[in-house]
Amino acid sequence: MTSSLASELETHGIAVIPELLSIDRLEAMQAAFAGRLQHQRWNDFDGYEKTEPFRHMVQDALTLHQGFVDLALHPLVKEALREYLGAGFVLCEAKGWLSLPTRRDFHGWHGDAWYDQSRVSTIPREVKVALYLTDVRSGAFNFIKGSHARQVPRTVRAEEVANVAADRIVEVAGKAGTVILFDTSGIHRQGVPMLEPRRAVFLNYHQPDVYLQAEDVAYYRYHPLLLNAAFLGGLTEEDQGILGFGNKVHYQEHFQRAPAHRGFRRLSSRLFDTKLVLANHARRIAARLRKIVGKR
Ligand SMILES: O=C(O)CCC(=O)C(=O)O
Repeated sequence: MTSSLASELETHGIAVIPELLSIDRLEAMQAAFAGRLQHQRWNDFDGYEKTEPFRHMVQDALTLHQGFVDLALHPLVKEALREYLGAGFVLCEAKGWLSLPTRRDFHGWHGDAWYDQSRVSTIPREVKVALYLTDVRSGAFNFIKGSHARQVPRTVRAEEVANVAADRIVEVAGKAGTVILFDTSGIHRQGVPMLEPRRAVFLNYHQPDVYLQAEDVAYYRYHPLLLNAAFLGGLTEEDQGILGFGNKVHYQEHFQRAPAHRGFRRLSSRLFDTKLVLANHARRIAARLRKIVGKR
């Protein structure tokens, strides 16, 4: 039997599930995600990454809560992806972000570029499964229906979509818990304006043997998933394959990301070292003073 999600993906490139998770489950996932948004990742605590002004990125979402693993391996999701991507597909990335309110169109129309276009002549399929963690009334995910598998994925200029019929543009406003499956070669964007903060997670699936584009290899974007052992009970062999157990296709030994903001990092590192040294002196002086006062 054909999965109805897979057939929507075939026809439109997008399928929406308004409610897939229980309220309790969703609330626990929202709380786990919120925990990572408390601080920017630094030193001995985890948090969000910031590489652009309007988004706080949360990496490795499967480490946060059982619910993210269960969503990634949800029977409906697996059935649709088995059919649409073919057996052997893997989850290659699991991250989310807080989008900050802005009127800037900083994440405009595009198809996701991910494979090496100089070595791959077809348009290989890739699907993202998005989950809204907040109610989304503005800055919703936008997708042009039927635009998938048509053009090599790239940035699309606003003029190129100016004449697209309004009924082909899906703007997925929805409650927290809304799940969206979309073919990433379809033309899509984060809607503008974003009037309220929006939290969402995006799980990304494709076949593991497709050559990756050089910039993603250099950044080690599709590194083997980071997982939390506590959430990996009861997996089937297929689940283990989807999560990439033992799969070293894109593993890079001794990977070191080229450092950015070198001067700033050196300066902040020195300042922090100085703070630690001063705090240490202050403790020793306080201890001596306590001794002196105690002797009197
Ligand atoms: O955040 C959004 O709504 C857009 C997501 C997107 O463009 C992407 O995942 O490639």
